[in-house]
Amino acid sequence: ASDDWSYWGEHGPAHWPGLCIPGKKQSPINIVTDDSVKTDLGALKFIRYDSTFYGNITNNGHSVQIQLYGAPISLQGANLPSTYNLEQIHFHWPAEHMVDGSRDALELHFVHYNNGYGNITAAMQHENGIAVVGILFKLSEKDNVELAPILEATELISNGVGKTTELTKAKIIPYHFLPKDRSKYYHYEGSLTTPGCQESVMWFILAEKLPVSDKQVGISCVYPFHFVN
Ligand code: B30
Ligand code: ZN
Repeated sequence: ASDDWSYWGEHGPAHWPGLCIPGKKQSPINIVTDDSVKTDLGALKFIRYDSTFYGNITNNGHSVQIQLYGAPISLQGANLPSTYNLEQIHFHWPAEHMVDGSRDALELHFVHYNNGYGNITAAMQHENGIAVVGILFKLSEKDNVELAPILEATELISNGVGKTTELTKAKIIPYHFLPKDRSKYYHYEGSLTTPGCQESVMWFILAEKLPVSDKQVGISCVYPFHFVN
């Protein structure tokens, strides 16, 4: 729900301390690549990311979120203690994580919860409850064709919080939103980036970025500021 916080105005981030548990490992962060420690955690295993999904896309007032239904998709490997089921994907623009002080145009989050906790609400109360894979998009000349159907659907829901549309044309294949090289990623333990900001997230930010045109980001950029709270 978007009832008690937003990214701007009187409910903006300055007001979040009252909504977020004061913590020691809050996200997002600036990833300083020189300070990162090279570690072999093993590969991330993207299970059934190549299957086709249906889903609905919702304007929840602070993000564009796609709830997927269909075959179970999950994440394993990278020293994760369990299987993590994919719950939803959503976008932030501009990006939340920075790399060496610079911020990209768009960030995609694949949100998974620890299968052992049964559902995402229970999982976010635990330190190892959530695993988010983050993909950064850098500006390029060419459109990102994979994003086009999602942006089209986003137009349909841009004029009101709670609006939802089925992604009928755009069947989602999560694999299409992953860069070629998934072997290099930045890992740290942090939090959800929105209230209540629970410190339950194993973050995996892939090092390879995907392209997005400034036209595409320009279109999508307008939306959050049109959202009616
Ligand atoms: S993120 O990946 O750290 N940006 C949630 C999941 C992932 C992230 C942030 C938040 C989440 O599930 N939050 C609690 C549920 N939400 C509803 C929702 O799915 O989107 C409640 C809410 O905020 O009031 Cu928005
Ligand atoms: Zn997010």
